[in-house]
Amino acid sequence: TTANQPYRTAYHFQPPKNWMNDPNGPMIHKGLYHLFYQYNPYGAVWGHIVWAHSTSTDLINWTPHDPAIYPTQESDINGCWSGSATILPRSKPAILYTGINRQNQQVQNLAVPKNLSDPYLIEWVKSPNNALMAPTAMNKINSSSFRDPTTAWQGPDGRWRVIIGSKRDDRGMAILYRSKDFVHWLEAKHPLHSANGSGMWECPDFYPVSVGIQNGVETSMVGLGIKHVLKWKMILVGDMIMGSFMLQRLSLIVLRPGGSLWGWINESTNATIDIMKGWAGIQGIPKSLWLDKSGKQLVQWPVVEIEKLRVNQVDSPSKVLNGGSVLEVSGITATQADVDIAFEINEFDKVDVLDPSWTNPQLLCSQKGASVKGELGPFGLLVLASNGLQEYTAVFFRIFKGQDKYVVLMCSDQSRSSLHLDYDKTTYGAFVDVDPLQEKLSLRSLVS
Ligand code: DQQ
Repeated sequence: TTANQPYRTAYHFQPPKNWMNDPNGPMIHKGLYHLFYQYNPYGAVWGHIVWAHSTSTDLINWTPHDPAIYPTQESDINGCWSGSATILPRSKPAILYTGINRQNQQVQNLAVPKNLSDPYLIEWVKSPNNALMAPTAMNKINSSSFRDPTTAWQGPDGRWRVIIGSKRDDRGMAILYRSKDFVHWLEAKHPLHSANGSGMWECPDFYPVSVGIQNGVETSMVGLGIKHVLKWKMILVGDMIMGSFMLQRLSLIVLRPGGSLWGWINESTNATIDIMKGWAGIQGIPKSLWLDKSGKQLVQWPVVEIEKLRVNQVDSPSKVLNGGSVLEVSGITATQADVDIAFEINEFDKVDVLDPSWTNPQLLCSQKGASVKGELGPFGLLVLASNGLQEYTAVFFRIFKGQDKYVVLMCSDQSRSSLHLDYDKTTYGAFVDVDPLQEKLSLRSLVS
């Protein structure tokens, strides 16, 4: 049934049918990768949410299993929403997830594998103590904004900590809980972090990264050479000092909900079309994350495993790009490609000046889309381009002269991605912390 569906992707993770949203609880256990995800077993629109489950040995090829977590208890009878896995001592996985209880309140639940000797961890049992964290008359937690627990980490005092996304009025926040045994949790006096005007923090994430080294770090790691990343719609980089998160600076990458190692990509089509197709939602290729050597910019790159899928290599020799020129890369079809390209800028005579009020990269990308000519840019890729360039998706850079350095803007402009009028064509963008005087601007694009 999917053979004649040109928009099903080849690279990215997709269930055979139906609705998928957030990636949940990604983990590795006994050498096998597990991916869970928000899934509607009954159709191609959001609703009746369960945790579907797939496993893989290489992050590329996946084996589907039956849903792992689905409504069975008072504390999750109206849905099993997003959450995360934590590997407890002696390699025991545990999942904390948000349940929608009988009263339609958001509460946090625990599930553990039924049989640890089953390598696929097919069956999960829920704690009889659920819900473990809940809004009460005392704690002032907003019962419709209390969800998406992160992977827990252990402090130097041996206690577990976890954050839950929330908000109070319009102040988005990460509520912090602590526990000695992973079952009994106490709310900390103060949230780990909050930001006025940021609204509900869906799918927050909090994890250590090492500076300049691409290897992953154990989730409870603190100390020299380790910084912490707090992600909600923004990414903050900071230090853990005596158990508190001290903000270093606002990094400039903006992710969509659910995005860190994995990221949900939603459809641009509307529900009518999704129902016709029978499916909606993909997970982008998993990415490695690390902090660059400056310790300021979080870098993400598709996992190396994806490179094993490369066949039919096409090389394009270096070329000088003149203003207004479009070069076609021949030898490939537009339906699936792994593009790796680098731009070197060697003339900085004329550069547009960055107005100091242009602080929102997404807005700047929408206002200065791919068809707006500038001095240094736009330059980049036109992907999934139709004959005669009626439809294309532009991924491109623009360089501005800032106060004391060049500022690089990276945009994904979907305004011309489809001729259909009622599709979502939101443009995305970010400032990237690269010095174009010193380094080439590299761009990797997985077209599928
Ligand atoms: N999706 C889940 C929620 C989360 C939202 C429900 C983000 O837990 O906040 O499917 O996409």
